[in-house]
Amino acid sequence: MKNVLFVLLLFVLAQLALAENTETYGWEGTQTILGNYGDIICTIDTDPIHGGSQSLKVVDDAASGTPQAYVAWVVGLSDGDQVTASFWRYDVTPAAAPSCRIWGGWNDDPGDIYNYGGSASGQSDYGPGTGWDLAEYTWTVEGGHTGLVIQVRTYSEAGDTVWVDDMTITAPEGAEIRTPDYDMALAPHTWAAIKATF
Ligand SMILES: [Ca+2]
Repeated sequence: MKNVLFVLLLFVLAQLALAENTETYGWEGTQTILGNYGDIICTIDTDPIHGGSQSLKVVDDAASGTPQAYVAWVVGLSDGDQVTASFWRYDVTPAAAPSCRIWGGWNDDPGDIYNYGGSASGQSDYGPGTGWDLAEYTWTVEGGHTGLVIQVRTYSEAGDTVWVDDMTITAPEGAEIRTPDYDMALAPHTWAAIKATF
């Protein structure tokens, strides 16, 4: 009987250690992105779609650089935590722009998505450019960062367009995953402001 309890205890502990939080977003509503870097125009579109009846259309409106659409924001992280994100991307220009990659930026203020803590790097592969392709990356939190902004990073010239659909974000239990339907009014303004109230 003791052995059975021991095995059960190990099982429960293993489950706790593996506890994860997953959120998905398919752009089926009206919300597009949480923020952006550079000149980029994001709208809901109905063709092409990967799942459901809508996708996110991402149009580069910059003369140069790699504008980014912020499609998710994970807060409440600590060193060693792993975050995996994926979305389906669409372009039909093999080995040429437009392309996009899944990318990350560290963020250390759960009240301000524009608190930039440096690049968290991301996917190296631009995809085949033959239609829908799953873009995926796993980040391991380091350097004391507490948040990660997940981005569609575009490689193109003004007017170039890619589409994104069916995003999945997995983070440890206890971290908060914010997708484009997150109400920014719920985000505390700054940690300093929170601390000041105590
Ligand atoms: Ca969709």
